Amino acid sequence: MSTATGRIIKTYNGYYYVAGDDGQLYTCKVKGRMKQKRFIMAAGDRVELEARGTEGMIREVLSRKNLLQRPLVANLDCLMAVFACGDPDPSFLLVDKLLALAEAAGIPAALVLNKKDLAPEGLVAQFQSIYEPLGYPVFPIQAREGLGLEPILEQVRGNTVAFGGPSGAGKSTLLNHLDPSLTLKTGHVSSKIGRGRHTTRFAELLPFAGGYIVDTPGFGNIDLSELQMENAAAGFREIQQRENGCRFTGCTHTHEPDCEVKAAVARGEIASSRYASYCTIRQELAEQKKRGKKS
Ligand SMILES: Nc1nc2c(ncn2[C@@H]2O[C@H](COP(=O)(O)OP(=O)(O)OP(=O)(O)O)[C@@H](O)[C@H]2O)c(=O)[nH]1
Ligand SMILES: [Mg+2]
Ligand SMILES: [Zn+2]
Repeated sequence: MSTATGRIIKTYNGYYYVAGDDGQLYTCKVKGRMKQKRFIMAAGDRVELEARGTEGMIREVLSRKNLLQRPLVANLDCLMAVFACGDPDPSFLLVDKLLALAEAAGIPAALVLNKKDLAPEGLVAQFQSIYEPLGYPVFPIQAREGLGLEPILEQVRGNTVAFGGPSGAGKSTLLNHLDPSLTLKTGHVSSKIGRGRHTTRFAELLPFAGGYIVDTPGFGNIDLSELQMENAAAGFREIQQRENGCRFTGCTHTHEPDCEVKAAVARGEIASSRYASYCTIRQELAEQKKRGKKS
């Protein structure tokens, strides 16, 4: 028996697949003591294990620099939020929820707009005008044809980058084009198969260009009640930046007088779609807290 360290690249059926720093792939279980602690381990976590051949027992999760809740992945350098320009139509609220989760977790994010071929006139420009000034790069692409992928490739090199977004947005198609050796299953938007179109079932780290890319299962909506976010403002950098200008500390930026955030919305400095997302997320978090108190 020996000790090894490595990174969880996949969890499946109670097994953890660990890419050892020694180059060995270990199939691991978890020590009972760690189960009791109800430790959540995620793909991307660094762990210490006791190895016997290619089998291992994980005995420690090493400290993580960040954890994204949806998709559940640890130690990311960047989240690429992938949305389709059509089929399925993009939702500003869903984009903002995903960006907010990354922001609250301290993970840099970018927006990938796939299916450019299906984009209504002006859609890409609208996204660019809202998100680029905030520091979120916007990458319009056509994954199926492999168009527009170079800037994404540049961001991915040497890093661990997760691709998250709604089911059918084209995450797996994109990754297959970045690395043609990956043959990830892709789905068509079909209603025949009752199980829906979630083709990718589990988050998995795939070695790529000196780092990892992470394909993740798509989702329909993001239910914030499953997630940990203290307050909605933590997810919006343009709101955080202005909070000091509000008259009241603890201003919720909804009904208070002399609110710098609302003033910035009125002046057109904060996009109204972003402010609307903030209000919706705030409301959802408040309802979740109420429910939590009752039970
Ligand atoms: N029109 C168009 N369709 C595309 C494009 N890229 C991908 N698709 C199609 O979109 C569908 C869904 O693609 P996937 O890659 O499976 O989507 P996904 O995001 O991985 O979906 P989940 O695994 O369910 O989360 C497939 O039928 C693709 O062929 C594109 O650039 N244009
Ligand atoms: Mg997929
Ligand atoms: Zn305010």
